[in-house]
Amino acid sequence: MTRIVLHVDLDSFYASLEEIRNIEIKGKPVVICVYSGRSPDSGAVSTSNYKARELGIKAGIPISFAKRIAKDKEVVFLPVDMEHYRLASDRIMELLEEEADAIEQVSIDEAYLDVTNRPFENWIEAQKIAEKIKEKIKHHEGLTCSVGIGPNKLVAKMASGHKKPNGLTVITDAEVIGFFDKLPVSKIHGIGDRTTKSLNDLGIQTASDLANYNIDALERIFGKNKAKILQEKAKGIDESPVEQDEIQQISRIGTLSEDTDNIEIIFEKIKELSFDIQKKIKKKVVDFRTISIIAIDTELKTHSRSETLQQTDLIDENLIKVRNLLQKFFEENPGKKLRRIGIKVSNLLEKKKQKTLGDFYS
Ligand code: DGT
Ligand code: CA
Ligand code: CA
Repeated sequence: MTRIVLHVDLDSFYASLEEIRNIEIKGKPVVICVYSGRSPDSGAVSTSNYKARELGIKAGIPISFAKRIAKDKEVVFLPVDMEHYRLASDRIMELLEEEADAIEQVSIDEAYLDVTNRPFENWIEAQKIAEKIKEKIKHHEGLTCSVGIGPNKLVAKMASGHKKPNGLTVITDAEVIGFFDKLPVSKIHGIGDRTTKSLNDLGIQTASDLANYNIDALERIFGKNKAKILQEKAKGIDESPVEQDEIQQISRIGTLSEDTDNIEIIFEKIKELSFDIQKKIKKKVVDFRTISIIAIDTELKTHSRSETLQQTDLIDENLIKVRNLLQKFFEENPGKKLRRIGIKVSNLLEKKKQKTLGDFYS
């Protein structure tokens, strides 16, 4: 049976998140940096938005080089804020989860979704799911993403990379060969620089060169396993399943009605958020062992504090501990006000669903 797999990848993920939380930088070239700390500008660019990429500022280049390019231009340089990006990533993965039979997250900003068994299993329907996903991510997070649809993970991944940003590309099983045919081998997902060089040395330039190359000759150079994998890749064949992720944590964040350090007000918000988390805990049939607060201050810095608990599935009974975490946070940060507050349960343990009396009678 033909599978239908989606690959979703957020566009310039860290940079877009920074643009959303700071309206003043929206539309400017934005560069996200990992500073190594050795000197003020040592380190590398983690990512940049598309405006900055047009200037030649791309992931991986030294920050000092990026700053030279940016000289006399209005380019925004920001340090990475992993906590912030991870929270957004978690929320997005939860949105995706609702749309798929199975979801496998492969990095902070991308996931494979198997939608084969969704209603009307066909390509048009899959495209509708992709459109819905794009709308949801835009609506909830303000972000765009690029989606690829194909009969397997490899093709879906290649499809999502085909048109970026904000793309949607469908490659049906009938279209796979046509899509791969003239593609340079370096563009095939999973074929790196070294392999590309070895292939080029053999006179192999395109996917179809590779697909039609004598297998014995390939095996002599790459070994039996890799030769087979290379030729499968060149034909867009990939049998690997979308492997359902175990959930790691459940979190909710909300914006306070005003910037505040009033514990009562903040705690009210926490109670409200915890209601939602409790529902999700029940739905997922899990216990948790860690509870955390996520505090976002008026400078939009994220702070978290955690507490380890006895295994439980009840939030209410642990809210006092959450309150203590909050209290401790303000003792350590006197005068600091919060803009947003979140609560998270993690260290999740799968739990066997117990039958309640109600289940026996229903
Ligand atoms: P895209 O997908 O081309 O629109 O742009 P990004 O920024 O989403 O790039 P992607 O999907 O390759 O990576 C997702 C995030 O991972 C990205 O926003 C920042 C981080 N990242 C990517 N490449 C690097 C890197 O070379 N170093 C570090 N530290 N982080 C990276
Ligand atoms: Ca991305
Ligand atoms: Ca990615």
